Amino acid sequence: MKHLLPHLPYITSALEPHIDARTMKLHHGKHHASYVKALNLVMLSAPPALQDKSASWLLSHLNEVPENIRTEVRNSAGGHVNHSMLWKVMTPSGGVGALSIPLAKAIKHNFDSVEKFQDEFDEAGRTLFGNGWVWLIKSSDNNEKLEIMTTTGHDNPLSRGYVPLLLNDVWEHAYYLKYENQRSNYFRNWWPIVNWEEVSRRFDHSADPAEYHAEMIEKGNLEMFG
Ligand code: MN3
Repeated sequence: MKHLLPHLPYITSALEPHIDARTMKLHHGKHHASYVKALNLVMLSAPPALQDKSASWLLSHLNEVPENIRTEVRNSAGGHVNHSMLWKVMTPSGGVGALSIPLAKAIKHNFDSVEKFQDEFDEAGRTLFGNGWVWLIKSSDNNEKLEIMTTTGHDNPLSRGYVPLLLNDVWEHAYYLKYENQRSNYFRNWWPIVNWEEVSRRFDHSADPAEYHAEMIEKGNLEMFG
């Protein structure tokens, strides 16, 4: 199988009390695993030229995926790439102290302050109808422009030409066991475990996403960008 479920970079209880161990175990071991399985399955029907492509590449080039499998690839590759990125942008030792100076400046430039950015991000996620994701993205044609975006299902901003820097999961499976219907509490309690070092790293490398992506593929770190 080409697409593999990545190991969590911490144990399932590491993000307690912000995210409980049972949610992490199910989210990674059942939900994420099911998207990896579905992606491997649908790729059995893909043309040979697509067989060695990373899941991030597939999301960035959906128009090159045959129409009869495109929706399934979009959903399963999105589920795989989005969750792989989610595990990396969280850490037990999170906090804004790890925010790099260039990213802090860009956030201030676009949202006035880190606090206002967090409020806007929370609001966008809290009010998203149904299942989806909330993102901090960078426009690919303007280095200074940061935006908050929401997507439904497992759609990824890569498919629209944006560079994803931060994301949070707004599917109920991400929070319901602990927070039940209190989605706003889930968002508010999430910020202390955000891995700003990782988000800053993504921002630093986002000046030329095409070049960065090529470099990651060369290094065999196919999902690093996603
Ligand atoms: Mn999820």
